[in-house]
Amino acid sequence: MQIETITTHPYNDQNPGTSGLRKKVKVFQQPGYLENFVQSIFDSLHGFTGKTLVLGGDGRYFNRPAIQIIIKMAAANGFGKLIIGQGGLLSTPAASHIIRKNNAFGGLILSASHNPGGPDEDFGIKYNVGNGGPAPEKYTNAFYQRSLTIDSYKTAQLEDIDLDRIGTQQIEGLNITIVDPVTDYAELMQSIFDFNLLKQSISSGYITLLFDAMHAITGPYAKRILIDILGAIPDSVINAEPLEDFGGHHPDPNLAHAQELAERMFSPAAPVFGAASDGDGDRNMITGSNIFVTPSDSLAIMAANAHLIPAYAQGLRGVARSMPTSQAVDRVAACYNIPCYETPTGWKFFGNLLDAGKITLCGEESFGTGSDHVREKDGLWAVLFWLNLIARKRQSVADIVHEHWQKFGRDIYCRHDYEAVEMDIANGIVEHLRSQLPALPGQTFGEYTVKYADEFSYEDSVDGSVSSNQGIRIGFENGSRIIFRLSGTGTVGATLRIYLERFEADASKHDQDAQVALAELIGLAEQFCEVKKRTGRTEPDVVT
Ligand code: G16
Repeated sequence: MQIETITTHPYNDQNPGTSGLRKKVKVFQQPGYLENFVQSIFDSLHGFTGKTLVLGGDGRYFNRPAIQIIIKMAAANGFGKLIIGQGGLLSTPAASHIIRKNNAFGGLILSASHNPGGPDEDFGIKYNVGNGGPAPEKYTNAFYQRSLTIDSYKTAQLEDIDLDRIGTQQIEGLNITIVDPVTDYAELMQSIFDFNLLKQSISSGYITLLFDAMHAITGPYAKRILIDILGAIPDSVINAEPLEDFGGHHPDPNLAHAQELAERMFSPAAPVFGAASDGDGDRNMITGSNIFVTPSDSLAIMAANAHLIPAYAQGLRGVARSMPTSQAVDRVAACYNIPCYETPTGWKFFGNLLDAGKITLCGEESFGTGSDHVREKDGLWAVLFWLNLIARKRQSVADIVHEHWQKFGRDIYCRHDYEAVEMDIANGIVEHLRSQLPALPGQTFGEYTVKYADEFSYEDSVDGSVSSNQGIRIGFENGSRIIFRLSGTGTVGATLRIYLERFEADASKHDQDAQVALAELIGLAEQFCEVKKRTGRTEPDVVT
């Protein structure tokens, strides 16, 4: 194999965020930009010669050319085998499963998740380690450091690979296997859930469903699993064809972006169950007829009912949530007497807990839930989990949610996002918040007395690593919280996220609208951070 060493110059902005490197496509198309980052990853890893790398992406614009570039670089750097999803497609959870199933050295996943796609939109790349999960911070820090000094990258002189032909090709000592992206994942799902019960519930008409694939990666997965295997009618999956630009929409599963789904779920003719997933298939939004389930509640409800799912019938070892996720799952863990861990935002922080067998389920407010079956959050897994629950409990989504609140109380929750805020203003907001922290404890604002005010720092209980500055928390005596964080996944300016949470034990007040119930906290958040005052905006861009 003829290998070329190409001279390059470093870029100074290749610091991975919450989930890999995400930039505008045009940034990735700069000479050597993608190559530099991939070579920085390979230069930071050790011992992969002759080993297997899994490769696939969410099919967004630039996916195919990027895969061809990476194939040649992986070959030149000494990988022995590449497993690639047909057409260059793999959902993030399917990639995680394929890494694990094949004992691969690692994988490269090309996605900018829920961010829009197209020539003027976003692209992304992240490295997953051998457990199938996102590379922990010690890796991503090393990639960044290497990218600052890199001066060359290696590539092999190979013809482009036919990504559409399933099968194995041997090219100058390199084994390239193109796999169907869905088969292994569908088998995994059948080993977790009660597919016979699901088939019966769907064929008898007890469960009617609507899944919005948002023209992203889950289309083929949902069609195979929900329609071909479980027998749902073809119209049950909408926007099923993956498109490079997601049809011009944000493939972001929330009520604002999954508009068609939202309209139908909040109509008199709504099906029993509705859900959506994102660009790369790891997020989920759960709805029922005329009800939206917050991701925090969904995690808590899953934890409380996991014993009804075949794979979790023995109970859960423990649960985990990201810090800004509501404390609903903590109440379930306390009731079942199992550990509950609080981690920083980012799925990578769950990896060690899952590997060590300390937790079985985990989730985040950002529409992510998952379990120890892979090392990524998993959108369709969450959908099947809920379908299995509905079939077992013979209850509607609304009844399941209300019964849960009745038993555990309701953690009324919402998140306000201010997007594309100028960096200087965003940093000013964070500094302003920081400066108030020492004086806040003990102060009373209306019915809220501050119990603690700090910046979240996390010590991994498995490897002892410490991650600091993971969000500003203001906690109140009554258990309510306001949390402020700058997102690590945006590509334009800064996104300020404000997370608001209040516990309500009284069942007669459980049906309140969250914005109304949280109005006083929303006012306090503005008093503390001054985002409206400093940006001149009157409301958040997104409320979830
Ligand atoms: C990623 C991470 C998640 C995180 C989310 C939001 O999700 O994998 O762990 O919660 O971003 O992060 P931030 O608040 O920093 O924007 P995804 O689906 O975008 O890969």
